[in-house]
Amino acid sequence: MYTQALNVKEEATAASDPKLEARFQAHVDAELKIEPNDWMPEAYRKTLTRQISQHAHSEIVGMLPEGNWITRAPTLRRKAALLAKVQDEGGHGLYLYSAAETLGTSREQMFDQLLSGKAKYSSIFNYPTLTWADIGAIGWLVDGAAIMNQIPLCRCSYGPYARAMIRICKEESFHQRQGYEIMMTLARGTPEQKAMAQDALNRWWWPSVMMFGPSDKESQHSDVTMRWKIKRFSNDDLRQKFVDATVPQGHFIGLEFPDPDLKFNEKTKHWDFGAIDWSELKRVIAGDGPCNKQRMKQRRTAHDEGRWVREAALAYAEKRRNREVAAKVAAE
Ligand code: FAQ
Repeated sequence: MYTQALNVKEEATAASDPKLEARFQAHVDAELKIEPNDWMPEAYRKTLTRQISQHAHSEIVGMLPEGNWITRAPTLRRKAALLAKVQDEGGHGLYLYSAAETLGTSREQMFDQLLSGKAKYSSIFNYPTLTWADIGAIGWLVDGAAIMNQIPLCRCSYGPYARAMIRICKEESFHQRQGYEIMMTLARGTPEQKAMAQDALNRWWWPSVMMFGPSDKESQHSDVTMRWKIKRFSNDDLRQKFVDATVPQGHFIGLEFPDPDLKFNEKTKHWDFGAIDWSELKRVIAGDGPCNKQRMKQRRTAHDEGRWVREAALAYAEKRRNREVAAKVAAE
């Protein structure tokens, strides 16, 4: 959708220029959008490409844990909703790859980075989906965390990313509700169903809290990306917003959070929560989570098995182009 803008302007590759940088920052400060052919600092292009491509990879890898349950959804209605959700995630990945391509990196390069293990994707998708309740927990917690992080991205300074996020957030909001509704149904069901919902919350809570990234003290990119209005809130601020919004929802359906230190603070009007095990986040990001190897193996297989589709699409496009050229020549 943005391919017309793939022609990277020459000035964009020029060495840093204080005047251009000042003009760029003034543009950003005035809440105006940066578009693909506008001048931008190389570091802005680089960090955006990094963030948008990681985001795209997260959507595509994020299809796997849920895709695993499409054939096992308990009713036709649940199956149809889950199928639509997983398809939406594929769509989100495609908008995001398109947005990242406008910064001058091709989709093939981004795929190579993912499949070679160089590019990151969200830590959350390296956890297993053991029961049907996990599908509810992913919708409620993972999509809930994703929306909290992504609503501010609709106001991101880079036009193509901000516009892609508007549509994505609308769909994520449906995803969050379908997940919460699954959890509500289970929590109000038989004791076994309620136990299943509680077990899913126990396993998904901390990984969801970690999705927001390292603490503000440890975050490497936040300072600069907030100055450039890519990020609007810090990792810790978004994490707190997520906890504040989610805890009452869990209590409403009678579930308990796996955190003995979770307590409403009357003074701050926020939920205080216990210490995060940052060593777990680091381990999962470094490739040593419960499912990292399985996820990457599945992605590589899907890429290999899809090769004939890509080749057929290219061959068809070339055939059409040749026909058009031949028709033009014949008409002259
Ligand atoms: N997992 O300096 P910061 C979804 C990395 S989409 C893995 O704080 P930044 C939809 C970070 O990349 C979920 N790596 O970084 C869905 C950096 O490494 P680098 C994805 C992580 O960029 C739902 C390093 O640590 N959402 O869920 C994680 O300022 C259900 C230092 O961190 C997005 O991508 C992590 N959790 O802040 C799909 C949203 N956290 O690049 C299917 C856009 C940090 O230097 C089912 N992204 N790292 O090698 C963002 O908002 C930001 O990139 C953050 C990280 C907040 C993720």
